Amino acid sequence: MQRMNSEHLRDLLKVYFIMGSVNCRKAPVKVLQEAVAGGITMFQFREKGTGSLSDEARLNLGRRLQKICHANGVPFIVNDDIDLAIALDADGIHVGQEDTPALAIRQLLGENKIIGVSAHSFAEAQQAIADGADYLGVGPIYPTSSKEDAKAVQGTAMIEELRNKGITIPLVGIGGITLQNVAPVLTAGADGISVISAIAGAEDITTTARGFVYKVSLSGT
Ligand code: TZP
Ligand code: MG
Repeated sequence: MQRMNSEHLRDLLKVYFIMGSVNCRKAPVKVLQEAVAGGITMFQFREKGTGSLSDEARLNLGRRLQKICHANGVPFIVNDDIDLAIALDADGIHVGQEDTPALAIRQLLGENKIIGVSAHSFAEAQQAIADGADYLGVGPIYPTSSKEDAKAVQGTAMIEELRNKGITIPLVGIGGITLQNVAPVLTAGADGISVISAIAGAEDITTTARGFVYKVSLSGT
C-alpha cells in the first residue's frame, strides 16, 4: 500500500475535529454525529486528561466513533496511543514530541497510514518530515484551555516561518481557534485547522462545523 497523496491530505485536513469524552458536554457519539453532519473533514480521537476513559471503555468508545467516521468517509485518527491505533486499525495516528517518533511508528503501522506530528520549531518540523510524517500540527496559535501542558502561544508566526523556510507538507494550525480568528491561520499558510472546544463545546455543533467549512473554503486553499 502507498503513502497518502499530499494534495488529498491537504483537503482532508481542512476542518480537523479533535475530541475525547472529557471535551464533550453531551454523549461523544452525538457530538461526533453532529460535527460530521456539519462537514468536518477529519477526526482525531483524543481520549486524554483528567477523567478520561481507559482500557475497555476507551476501546469501545473508539470503536463507536470510528464507525461514525467510516460511515461518512471521514478519516479516523488516534492521538498518541499506538496500541489503540493498531487495535482499531485506525486510518492514522497523531503524536507529539514526547511520544514515539514517527520513524518507529511508520515501521510499525506501514506506509498506508496517516502519521501527524506536532511541531513547535523549524528543527522539529524538519525532523518529523525526515522521519516520515505526512502532516504537521502547529500551535498553540491562540490561548487554549483544552491542553493541560500546552506550550507558549505562538500566534501565526511559526506557520509563517515554516512556510518561509520551505516546509511544504500539509500543515494544520491548532489551539484556541474559533470562527472569529480562523482566517489569519489560513493566510499564514496552514492547509486547515484543528479544533477541539469551538466545535465540541458549541451550542449548535452542526452549524459551527459548517461555519468552519465555509471559512476554510473562503481561503481558497
Ligand atoms: N495541541 C495544541 S493546542 C491543543 C492541542 C491538542 C488544544 C486545542 O484545543 P482547542 O479547544 O481547540 O483550543
Ligand atoms: Mg502526545
